[in-house]
Order: sequence, then C-alpha cells, then structure tokens
Amino acid sequence: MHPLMILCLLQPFGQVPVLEDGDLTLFESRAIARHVFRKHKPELLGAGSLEHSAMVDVWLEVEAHQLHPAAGGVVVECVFAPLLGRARNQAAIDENLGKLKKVLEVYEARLSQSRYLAGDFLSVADLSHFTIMHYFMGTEYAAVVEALPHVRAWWEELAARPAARKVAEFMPLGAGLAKKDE
Ligand SMILES: N[C@@H](CCC(=O)N[C@@H](CS)C(=O)NCC(=O)O)C(=O)O
Repeated sequence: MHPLMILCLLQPFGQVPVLEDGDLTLFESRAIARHVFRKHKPELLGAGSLEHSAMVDVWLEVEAHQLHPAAGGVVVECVFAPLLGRARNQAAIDENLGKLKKVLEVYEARLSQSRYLAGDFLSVADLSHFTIMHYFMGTEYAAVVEALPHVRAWWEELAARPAARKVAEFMPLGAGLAKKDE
C-alpha cells in the first residue's frame, strides 16, 4: 500500500505526525508529546504539582494558539514557499511578523519573571517551541527574537540542549533543507 494511503488510515486529516504505541494510534503533535512525557518523563509536564501542571498547560496553549500561528506564517513563506517553487507572500510575512512581535512582548515579560515559561522549571511548554523557533531563527527575521534579552537567553539555552541539537540535525535550514528534495 502507498505510504500516503497508510497515513490516511492512521491520521484522519492525512497529516504527520502519527504515533503508534501498542494499541494506541495518536495524532496531533502536542497530544503525542503529552503522551510520551506522561509515560517517560512526567516531571516535564509538572506532574505532582497542581500549580506546575496548570502553568505547563497554559504555556502549551500559548505556543499552539499564539506563537506557532504567527511564527509559522513567517516560516512557511521564508523557508517552505521557495521549496514548493512559489514566490514568497511578503504581505503574509509582514502581517505575521506584526503578530509575532506582540506575542513575543508577552514572552519577554513572562521570562523576565521566571526562567522558563511555566515557572522556574524546564517543561514540555518550553520544549514544544523548539521546532517552529528553530526554523524561525533560520530566517532573516531572527533579530525580532534577538532584540528581546530574556526571550533571547531562553531560546539560546533551549537550542543548546543536547537533545535539541540532536533534533536540529534532522531539521536542516536553507540549502540543507533543499538538498532533501534533490
Ligand atoms: N495540528 C497538527 C498539524 C499537523 C500538520 O500541519 N502537519 C503537516 C506537516 S508539519 C502536514 O502533514 N502537512 C501535509 C498536509 O496537510 O497535507 C499537529 O500539531 O500535529
């Protein structure tokens, strides 16, 4: 069977990622991440503390509904449009950059109060930012993040983590990304 047909059987929207874990078939990346952490590293979900787990949930939602749509709108145009053989939509980039700057002001205020997003402990709320931020920081608009000292320090610490560096090897930027299709 064609891999795309298999994917459509596993994921009703025909998208990646999908995780099969025993009898469980999961889709939606954040639900998959929660499952994996619940099983293997519950402390990263703030488990054991009602306050910690509530704050992890808050910042996971912020990533999903505020940061990701805005940063993703820039990344799609700057990184993926050229690979899809179409011109960038500069109006979409400008609109999303405007939204992202406002979102990042909230991050700057939050990260000036606590070392990580959910509090003074690393959590999946921080880690879930890695993929979209990695691609965003590979665009010419990275200065938007670099201008905010607390966001910048948070991002640099996150990106320097050995696990993040390992994941980044599978996420080449620019010419490296294009090479995958050659
Ligand atoms: N909300 C979903 C979004 C999944 C998604 O957008 N997947 C993209 C790749 S990153 C995809 O499969 N796109 C192909 C398509 O939509 O046909 C999640 O977080 O898992």
